[in-house]
Amino acid sequence: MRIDAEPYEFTCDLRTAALLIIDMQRDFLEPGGFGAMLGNDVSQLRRTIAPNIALLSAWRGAGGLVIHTREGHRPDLTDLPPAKKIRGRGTTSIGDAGPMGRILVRGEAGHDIIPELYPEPLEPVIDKPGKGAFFATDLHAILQNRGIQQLVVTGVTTEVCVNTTIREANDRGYDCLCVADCCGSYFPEFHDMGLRMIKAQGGIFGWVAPSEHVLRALKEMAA
Ligand code: C5J
Repeated sequence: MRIDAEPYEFTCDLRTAALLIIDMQRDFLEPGGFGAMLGNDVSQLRRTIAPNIALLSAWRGAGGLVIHTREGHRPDLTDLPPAKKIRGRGTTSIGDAGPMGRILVRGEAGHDIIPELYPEPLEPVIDKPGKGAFFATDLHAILQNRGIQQLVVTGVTTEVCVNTTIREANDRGYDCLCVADCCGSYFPEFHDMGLRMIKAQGGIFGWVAPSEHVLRALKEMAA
């Protein structure tokens, strides 16, 4: 499958590629969540829901592997570094009671994936304690066991968990395509720069394309 992308065409084989959807969690995206409680404009993230639904549906329809991630911690917080707990000096932090249960704690409503993009039973869900999806998880083992070499990456936020994961993946030898309109940030300028950093210098971390181009390639492949 050939996808029109920047800085140049991205080639991937559906048998060796996975769609990796990063942290589309209720606490980050929903108006009643933790992100909104901190004063963030969740509409900047919510605009990614519709294109992600379309891409997820097409990718599933083509029989491609889908992997979801969620940022969060064990209920006893033993995997939460003290530095992450106190960073920001906020009055409410990870593990405290939030609008949708304890903030970024596994099993809480706000930690779960939004219903619009809910994983199907056989789709792996990676619970990650860090920003990158490879840190302290079995993602690399799962990808290796499935013979995956290319990742089509979407989710939130562009400059934090999406960028960190793409950089980690790049260092582990994966080719990554970041789907621009399927990623979002509370800060539009960080989103733009986050995408530019990936594709700069001949694709130093990977490729960038709009979902329309991925959908077109999937359709051409099926024809
Ligand atoms: C993610 C964050 N998912 N911004 N987390 O990007 O803290």
